[in-house]
Amino acid sequence: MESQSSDINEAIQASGEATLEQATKKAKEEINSFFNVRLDIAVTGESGSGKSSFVNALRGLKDNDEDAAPTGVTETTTEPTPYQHPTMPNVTLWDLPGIGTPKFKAKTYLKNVTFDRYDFFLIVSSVRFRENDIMLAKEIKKKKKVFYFVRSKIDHDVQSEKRKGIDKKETLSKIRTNCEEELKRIGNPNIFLVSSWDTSKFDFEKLIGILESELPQNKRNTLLQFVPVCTVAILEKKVRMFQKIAWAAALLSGAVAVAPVPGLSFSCDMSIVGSFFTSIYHSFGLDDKSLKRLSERVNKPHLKSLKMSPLVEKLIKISSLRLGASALGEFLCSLVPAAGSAAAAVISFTTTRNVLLKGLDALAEEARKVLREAGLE
Ligand SMILES: Nc1nc2c(ncn2[C@@H]2O[C@H](COP(=O)(O)OP(=O)(O)O)[C@@H](O)[C@H]2O)c(=O)[nH]1
Ligand SMILES: [Mg+2]
Repeated sequence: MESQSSDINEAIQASGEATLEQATKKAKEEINSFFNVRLDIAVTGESGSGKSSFVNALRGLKDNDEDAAPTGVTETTTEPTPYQHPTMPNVTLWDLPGIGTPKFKAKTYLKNVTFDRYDFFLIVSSVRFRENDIMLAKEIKKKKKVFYFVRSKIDHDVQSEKRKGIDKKETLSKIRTNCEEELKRIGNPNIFLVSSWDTSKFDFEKLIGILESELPQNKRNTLLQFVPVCTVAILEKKVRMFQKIAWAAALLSGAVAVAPVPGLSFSCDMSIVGSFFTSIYHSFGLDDKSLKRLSERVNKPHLKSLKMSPLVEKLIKISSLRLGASALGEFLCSLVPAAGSAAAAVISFTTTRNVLLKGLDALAEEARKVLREAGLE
């Protein structure tokens, strides 16, 4: 009994709350928000500016993927097109109709696209920001919504300037100065230079950092969870995010929160442990589809069939198969030898959390290896 109460104390301490009841409440809220909070992102700009490609990039897709938003097509629709994230149904990227048509009016545009449903707007331009972009930004601001300027197709600019003997640094600096000049009427907005074809370069990582820091607290994890792993910094942010939430998953899946009954048989809730590992696995881009895309993008075929460590193979199995409690018990024991005897009775909060953190570590190590092999360090 004594060890059980120290386990409860451990759980309470991890939550930063005063009682088990409060800790459980907080864990429920955090897990619920972690898996379910909606994020709706509007991508807008002139026709041909690269909106659809950017929507694909944010979803971790290539333009020629089966579920990708069609690109290079003349827009005929006047309706926003929703694209759900492939593994996170609570995240939707909205491909908005192009602004800049003769009929465009900033006021009616926002109303027509149901501005209220978006968390923020990304205004994309591939050449220069024009009057329409500025008017739209002003209207968005009036409606108390947030916007960011994205200057797209930077890879193309860098390539064509290189042919004229201008180096990358100079090209980027020139584009930035031009954008600032074009947008100076609305103060000093952040401008992000990106390539949808290579999100590991230019300002993509910076954009994610700013979006994250400016989103309401409860949406930050959703953003970090879904963005593709394209740099080490993004991966490490994701690792820290999962580390921080592990206590809540452990508390909700363990015996402590559900029913602290002595002698209770194994009561670890598979769905939470499973969801935790499944989210990490997708969020780190370790699934077959993500690895295939990455291998094609960086032109390294061996990434597709990268050998995972035995532990990671197990974790993948855990998250893809819905294992029953006994198989899970076996699995937990194999991860943490000390869990062996405990598994027969009650899996403690501390053990479950250790298992989650250990599994997370293994998946993080695998994801670092993938980035290294891809040359994205
Ligand atoms: N080089 C390069 N081309 C791009 C990039 N993004 C889009 N494109 C191309 O620009 C064209 C228009 O892009 P699209 O996304 O369809 O623009 P939309 O009309 O704003 O949706 C397509 O041919 C894309 O392949 C990029 O980051 N780099
Ligand atoms: Mg389009």
